[in-house]
Amino acid sequence: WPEVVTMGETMALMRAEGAGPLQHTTSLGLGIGGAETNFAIALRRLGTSVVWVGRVGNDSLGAKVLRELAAERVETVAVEDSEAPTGLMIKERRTAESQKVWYYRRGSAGSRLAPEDVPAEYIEHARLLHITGITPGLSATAAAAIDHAIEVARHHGTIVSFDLNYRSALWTPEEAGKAFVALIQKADVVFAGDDEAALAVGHADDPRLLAARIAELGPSQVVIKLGIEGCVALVNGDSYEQSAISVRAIDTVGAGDGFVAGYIAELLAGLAVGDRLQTAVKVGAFACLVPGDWEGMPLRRELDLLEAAEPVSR
Ligand code: KDG
Repeated sequence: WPEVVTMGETMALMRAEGAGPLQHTTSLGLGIGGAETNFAIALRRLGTSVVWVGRVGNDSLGAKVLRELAAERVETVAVEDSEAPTGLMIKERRTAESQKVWYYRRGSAGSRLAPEDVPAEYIEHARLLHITGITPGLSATAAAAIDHAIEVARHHGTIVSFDLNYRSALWTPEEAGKAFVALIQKADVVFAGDDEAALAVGHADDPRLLAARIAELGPSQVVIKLGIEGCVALVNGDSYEQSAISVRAIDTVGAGDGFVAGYIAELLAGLAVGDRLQTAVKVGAFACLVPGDWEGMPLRRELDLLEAAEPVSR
């Protein structure tokens, strides 16, 4: 059985190669993207076995999602849904420095995830279940699937990890905040950006205060992601800080998912909190170096490349 189960929506991803309005773009690169599969691929590249659960359309884009995951050795338990298409996202690079993501996902196959899709046996046998706050925003059945998966995990002592991942295209801050609190209360490990944490526990200037408020709701491990500022964590009552690795970012989408994978890989490997956070910021930095949400995720043996003294290795 894979050590980790994750569940959510993965879409086809189209990406403009150069800067400029999408309406003047004549060709788009085709890939895939989804927070949970970005996480799964990063985790697998670090050496942790993982299964992704979700729905894709019974279409060529769905086939692409499944092929990429197979190529990355991420196991899949996927429904190929004939009633709805695979969702799509398009990244517009309006300026060299800024991107806009357009979603075409309402009613998609991925959003039709339902409690009957949850493979209880996998969750029972796994060490950790990882979910994000995107999935409960997709539909009522997807939210119910998440609740069911967590129930199975808690019943069998499988660790529950939750990354808030607020997507404003899916729901209002108030709706999301309420759902996030309910999920935080059932999670063991929680990851959030400072702005996302604020949706659940209110604004605070000091991210350590946000971590403390989340920990009060139950989780023993809370990590607040601060982007280029690094992160702070509160684990079993002890506080930690880790600065980020500065890189020339090309595409920051997926960095948070890589960060979470770095932390979880080292948690399951039994490493100390400081080491988990170090791997987390490294994987997050790698994800920023390459266009595409997950393509830049590092293999374990590549982790130290960012500090390499020699630009060429032979
Ligand atoms: O975290 C990266 C994700 O935002 C991206 O891969 C697509 O899952 C996605 C989403 O809903 O935005």
